[in-house]
Amino acid sequence: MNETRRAVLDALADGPVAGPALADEFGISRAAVWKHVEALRDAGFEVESASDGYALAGLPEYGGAAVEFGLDAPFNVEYHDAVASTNDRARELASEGASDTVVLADRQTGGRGRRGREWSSPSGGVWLSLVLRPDVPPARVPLVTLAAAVAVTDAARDAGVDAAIKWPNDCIVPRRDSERGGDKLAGVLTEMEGEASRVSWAVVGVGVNADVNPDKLAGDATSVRAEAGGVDRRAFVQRFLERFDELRDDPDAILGAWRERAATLGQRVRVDTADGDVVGDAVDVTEHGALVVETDSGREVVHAGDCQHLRPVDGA
Ligand code: BT5
Repeated sequence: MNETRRAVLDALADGPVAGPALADEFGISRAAVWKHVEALRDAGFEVESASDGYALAGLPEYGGAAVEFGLDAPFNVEYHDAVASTNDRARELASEGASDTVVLADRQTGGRGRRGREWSSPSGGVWLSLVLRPDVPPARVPLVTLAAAVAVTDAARDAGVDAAIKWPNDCIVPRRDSERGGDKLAGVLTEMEGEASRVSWAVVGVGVNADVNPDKLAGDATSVRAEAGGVDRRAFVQRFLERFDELRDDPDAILGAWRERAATLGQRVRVDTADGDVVGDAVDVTEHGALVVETDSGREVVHAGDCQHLRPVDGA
């Protein structure tokens, strides 16, 4: 949303305010005020006009303007009812120079997981990608991904879900009887471009099964709706973005926050890597996002792979 429209919206929220007063305040014509009000109505804002002026009477349930309104983090949000993949659109925006932009969709028709896998993205989920320009070398980007996993876990917990992180960056609801450690609520897919010394851009894609039926999803999936009843997606996305913004401003706190929320640490795990399986006790995560596994033949640091939780280390 452009700055004037956003300012008009804020004024309406504090309204009633008369059209001519708005025109004076923002140095625009009355016709321009009217255009902003109509555009806000088109975006789903309920704007009442009475004899004492315009006032905001209701918010759209979801969408870019809805998420931006009242958001305490510096992101612009581009919303789509449907898009192939928010990561693809975010990459396009990144190559055009965008920064701190969020691509948000109600539905994806070609959602992507890691290693070329498919990501089911029916209507009702939270499918979003952040376009970021972190001023760091590529080796520091995993920290951004860890921050996204922490932020999504916190947003899920606030929504009433007993969520935890599963390495590398899944958000799960832990279940004792599950081979994969639990049912998957959300996943993160980070992509970037840059040189050895500096990242040009990073796109952090986050998919959350929010207001969807898990039967419609691939794999052992769950959703916020299935775990906690309904979900306010606008509040969920705002909470996620605000928490993510807090963490990126305080990078030293990210690793500790990740460890605190990790279901994987303290588990016996099997990690399927490009060089074969690594089996052992998961003891830590590094700032590069690697999992430290204590195996029978010593400590291994695993950078990428799929992780299965076998059982807690203490056998409990
Ligand atoms: C991930 O991959 O967990 C990363 C998912 C990232 C999705 C977001 S949505 C917004 C943005 N735009 C995109 O196109 N992608 C990102 P991975 O760890 O590879 O998990 C994929 C596997 O999870 C699949 O092979 C299925 O088994 C399972 N799966 C697919 N869809 C799922 C869903 N909605 N919920 C839970 N599990 C799912």
